[in-house]
Amino acid sequence: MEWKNREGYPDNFLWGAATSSFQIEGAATADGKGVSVIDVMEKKADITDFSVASDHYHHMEEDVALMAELGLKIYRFSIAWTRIFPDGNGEVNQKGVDFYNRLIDTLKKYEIEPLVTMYHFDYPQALVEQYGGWISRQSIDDYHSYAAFLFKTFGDRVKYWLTINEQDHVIRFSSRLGITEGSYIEKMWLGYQANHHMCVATARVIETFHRLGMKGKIGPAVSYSWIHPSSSNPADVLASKDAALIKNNYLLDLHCKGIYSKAFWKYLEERNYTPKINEGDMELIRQNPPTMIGVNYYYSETAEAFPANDKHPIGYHKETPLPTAEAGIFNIIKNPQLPATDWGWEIDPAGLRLTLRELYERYEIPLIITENGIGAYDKLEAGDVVQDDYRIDYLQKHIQQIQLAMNEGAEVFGYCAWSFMDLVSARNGVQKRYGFVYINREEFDLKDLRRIKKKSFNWYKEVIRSNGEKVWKN
Ligand code: BGP
Repeated sequence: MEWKNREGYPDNFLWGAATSSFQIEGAATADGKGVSVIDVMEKKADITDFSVASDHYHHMEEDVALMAELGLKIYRFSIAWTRIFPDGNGEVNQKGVDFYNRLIDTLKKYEIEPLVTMYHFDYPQALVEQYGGWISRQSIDDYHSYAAFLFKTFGDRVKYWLTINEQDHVIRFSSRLGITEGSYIEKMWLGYQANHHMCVATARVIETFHRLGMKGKIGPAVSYSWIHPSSSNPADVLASKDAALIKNNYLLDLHCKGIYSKAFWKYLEERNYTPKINEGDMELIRQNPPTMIGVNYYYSETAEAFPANDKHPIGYHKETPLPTAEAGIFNIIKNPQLPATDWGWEIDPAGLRLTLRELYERYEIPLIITENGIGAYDKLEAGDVVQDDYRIDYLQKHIQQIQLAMNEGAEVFGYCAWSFMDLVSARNGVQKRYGFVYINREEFDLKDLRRIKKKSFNWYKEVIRSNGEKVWKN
C-alpha cells in the first residue's frame, strides 16, 4: 500500500549495530579460552582464519568509544561460550567472565543497551568430542547450564537476550555442528535431530529466564529470506510458499507455536528426517515461546516450481548447504527485477517489509532486526577515506521499509545493522566488509588494525540523531 501519511519512528526505538564474538574478537587462545568448532573448521587457502579477526579483544574500550560516538542505543554482540566454559561445561574461566563484565560495564557507561547473543555458531569443540554436541540430547543440559550462568552473572545489566543465532544455518552447515563425515542425507537427518534439541534447549532457557524473574526480552535470532514466486503461475506461487515453509517458517512455527506443522512433518517423514521427540518436549516448547524474535535479513529469493520426474524424483535436491532446489517442491532462480551484491545476494528492501509484516501477522511477537547490511569490497583511499555510498544506499532503503512495515502494524522495537565494524565474514573472509568502521588489515597482512570511520559512519550517526528521519532525505 502507499500511504498519504507516514508515522515516524517511536522515540524509544533502539538504533543499533551488531557483531559476533568469533568474527571480531581474535585472541582465539588467550586467557584460557577453549576451542570452538570454528577454531577447528577446515580452512580455505585464500581466506584468513578467525584467530586475530578485528582484534576487538585488545581494542574493546576504543571500539565501544566509537559506538558511543556513533550514537548507538543498543549493541548486539555474542559471548564466546568457550571463554566462559572452555570445555563447554564444568570449570568457569574467570578471565572470560571478566572480559564480558568489562564490555558490558563500558557499554553501560555510555548508556548503550547490551543485546547479548548467547551462542553464535562457535559451539564448544569439547562437547562435540564428549558426546557429539547438538546431535545428542545431553547438549540440552549443557546449553541450559551455560545460559543460566549468563543470566546470573550478567542479568543485572543485560535486558535483551538472543538464545541461538541462525539455528537453521547451524544445522545445514554441518561443520558448525562439528560433523565432518557422512553423506548429505545423513547430515541432514542429524541436523533435524540437532534442530529439535536446540528448540527444547531454547524453551528450557526461556522457562528459566521467567523463573529467575529476569526483566527484558528473550528469543532466537533467525535468518529469513523473503521468497517471491517467479511468476503468477499458481504452481510457482505454491513453490514459493513451500520454500518459505522449509527454509524459514518451520523453525518459527516450532519456537513460537510449539508445532511441527503438518506439511513440514510429512516433508520430514518422506525423507526419513524425522527427529526423535521425547514425551513432554512439545509441551515444554509450547509453554515457553520467545518474547521477541530477532530477524537477520540480507536478501530475498525467488522460487519456481520444480516438478519431479524420472531424472529428478521426489527427494532429489541440489547438495548446497542452504536449500536451493528440491524436486517436487521448488527451484531458486535469479530475480531479473533485483540488483545483487558482489556475492550475488539480491538486494530487496521491500522483501524486508514483507518479512516483518508476515512474521508479526503469523506470531504477534515483537520483532527486532538483529542483522541487515551489505558485504562489499571497500577501498581505503588516501587520507583514511572510505566512500561506501552503496552501503548508505542499501541501509537507507531498508530502514525506510522497516518504518513502512511498522506503519502497517508490525511491532518492531529496534534495528541492528550488520556490522558495527569490519569483521571476518562467516564464509568469505576479510575482503567482504560490512562495517561502519574500517579495520586496517587485509586477508593475511594484519597491518596496524587501525580503526577508520567510513562515510557510512557519519551517515548512520545522522540517522540515529534524527531518529530515522534522515533516511527520507538525501
Ligand atoms: C549471518 C551470520 C553472521 C554474518 C552474516 C553475513 O548468517 O549470522 O555471522 O556472517 O550472516 O554472512 P557472511 O559473513 O557469510 O557474508
